[in-house]
Amino acid sequence: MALVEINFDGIVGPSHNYSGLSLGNLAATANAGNIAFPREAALQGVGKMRHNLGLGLVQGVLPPHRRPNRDWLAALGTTAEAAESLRPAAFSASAMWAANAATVSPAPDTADARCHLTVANLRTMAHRSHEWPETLAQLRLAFADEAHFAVHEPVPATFGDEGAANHMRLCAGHDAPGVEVFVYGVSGGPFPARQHLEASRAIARLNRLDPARTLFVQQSGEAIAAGAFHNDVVAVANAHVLFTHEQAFADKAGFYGELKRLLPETEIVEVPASVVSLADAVKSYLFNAQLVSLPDGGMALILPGEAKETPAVWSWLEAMAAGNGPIRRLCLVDVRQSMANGGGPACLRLRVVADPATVDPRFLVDEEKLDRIAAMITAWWPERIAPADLADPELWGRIAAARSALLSALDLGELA
Ligand code: SUG
Repeated sequence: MALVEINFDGIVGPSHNYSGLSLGNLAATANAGNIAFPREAALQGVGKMRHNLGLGLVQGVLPPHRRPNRDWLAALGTTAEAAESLRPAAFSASAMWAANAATVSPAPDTADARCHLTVANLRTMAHRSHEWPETLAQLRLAFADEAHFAVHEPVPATFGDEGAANHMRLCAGHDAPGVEVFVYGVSGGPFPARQHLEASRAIARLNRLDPARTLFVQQSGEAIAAGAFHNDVVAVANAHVLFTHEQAFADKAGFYGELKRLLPETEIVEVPASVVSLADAVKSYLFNAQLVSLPDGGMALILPGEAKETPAVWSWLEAMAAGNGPIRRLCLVDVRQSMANGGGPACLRLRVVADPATVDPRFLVDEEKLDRIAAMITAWWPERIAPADLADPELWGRIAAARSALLSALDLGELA
């Protein structure tokens, strides 16, 4: 089979809560302390996957991680019982945002013609810095076929790396060599820059990319200051199309010029700041859409419902889809529980371009498997969690039992 895009969505874990752990993520900070609804959150995620299957796209899943992460707490010399201040970080369900799991370089771009995945160290945020060992274990299982995949450990935590959220690939077609774009931040503004240039350079080497077709582009300081803590909050690419806010990059003219030189068929769909401010882009998560090629041709944007609620955004999108550009279809999905923590449709998925037959089938889903996952969520996931509830050992038992039930249903007990 030809190479296709497979979206692996993080299943929202049973410990989903709003503890306000991500400085610079405006939604997460604004919702700190609110009551979260893990069951509803996970079912919204399943709803998005069903929607995308319905479009004819190939869909995969990455299961939730073990919470609390007792190994991490033990390495810090403490326990879930004793570690009051570290407890929220140990319970975070942030692994749901699979766009931060790894940076993926498909086979046509790499020197050994294998698809390379480098797991992200996520070192900037304490609650995300302990995701990588389990992410590595899952990806090593899902992509165990070494004739087709290479899965690398994270780069040393000396340099921060946030995975595919700061990486874009443009290409004439999935089978053709692409141009890989790494977007890094420079610290100095009010919020941390999570993606470091040296980490991006290391990943390009580990993933065995051709330096002549690899670009390192600086994210604009204004975007980070406006709450775009990852590039995928202000830009997204698919095939030969870059959909971006005018103020996403520090030197857009230089970047656009290089891109067009390397891939002359590039089409840039730019949203002007005079029509949609950075603030509205961050609030609506317009760019955290999944930009996908539909099997019968054309491209669709899979947007969060919030995009329709921001008038400037919605009227711009409708005019764009009615025009002559490459993006003709707008689809809305409800991922409100994730959005309230700063994670839109694109954050919830890791894109891998590969032949589905080379992936461990336990990580791929169809309608029937989604029914099974939804049944487990309905039966086991807590209905609501307030941050204070994380001190309750009864809830801990429930969270552990929920994850075990799901792993057994997926025949992935070895990850327990
Ligand atoms: O890292 N939110 C995540 C959201 C990640 C979104 N991913 C992409 N843009 N690709 C983050 O800031 C919420 C923090 C909390 O639970 O308190 C959080 O981690």
